[in-house]
This record gives sequence, structure tokens and C-alpha cells, in this order.
Amino acid sequence: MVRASMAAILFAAFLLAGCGGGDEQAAEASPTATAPSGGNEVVIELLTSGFAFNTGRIAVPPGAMVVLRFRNEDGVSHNFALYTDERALEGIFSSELVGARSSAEFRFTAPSRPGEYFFRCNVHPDTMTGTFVVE
Ligand SMILES: [Cu+2]
Repeated sequence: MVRASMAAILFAAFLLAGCGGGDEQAAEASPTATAPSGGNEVVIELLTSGFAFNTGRIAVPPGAMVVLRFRNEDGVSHNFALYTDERALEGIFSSELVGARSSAEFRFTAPSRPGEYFFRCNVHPDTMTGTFVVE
């Protein structure tokens, strides 16, 4: 009887551990699944190379769940920061720094109001900039 209970506890612990791993896998797997889970997910591939973004314009639908796949090919860190306008006083989203020659994935919700917003790299705010369009 005691042995059976012990086995049950071990089994429960195993299930919990397995469950945690499963969640992580699900979290990693979901971005690659292009099937819209929330219905409005948009994947943006952003590349930084030669102290420049690969695009100066990113357009998404209002309120989209943006999956930002950031690849940094430079030897220094960059990031992606979104602001209401070029004055960059009011932030909407700011990613962590992406280190030299590494990649990261970020998620944020796009503004629901259509219009032109502003993005930049906060490390190089004068040279690495672009327009984020909600349309
Ligand atoms: Cu930068």
C-alpha cells in the first residue's frame, strides 16, 4: 500500500515535470505555426546588418499580435523600440538588446489606431530608424 502510494507520487511528479517541458515546447513551437492562433498574428522578420535595419517601413493591421523575429548580424548589440512618433517620448514597445550575431523573438500588440508610428534602435537612435505603419 505504501509502495503503491509512493509510486503514485513519483508518477504525479513525473507528470508535472513532463507537463512543464511540454509547455515550453508549445511556447517555442507556436510562433513557427503560421496558423493564426489569435486570428491576427503577424510575423515580422527584422534583420540588422551594417548598422541598419533591413527595412525602413513595417506595416501591420490594427491591434495585430506582432511576432518580431530579430536577427542581428552585426558585431554590436541592437534593439527594436516602437514609439508614438519621432520625438520618441512615448514608448509603445521596447525589446531587449539583441547581442552581436544572435537572434531573438519578441511579441507585442500593435496599436489599434491606424496611423504612422516610429521605430528605432535605441543604441543607434539617429541612424537606425523607420516608420511603423498601422493600416
Ligand atoms: Cu543599433
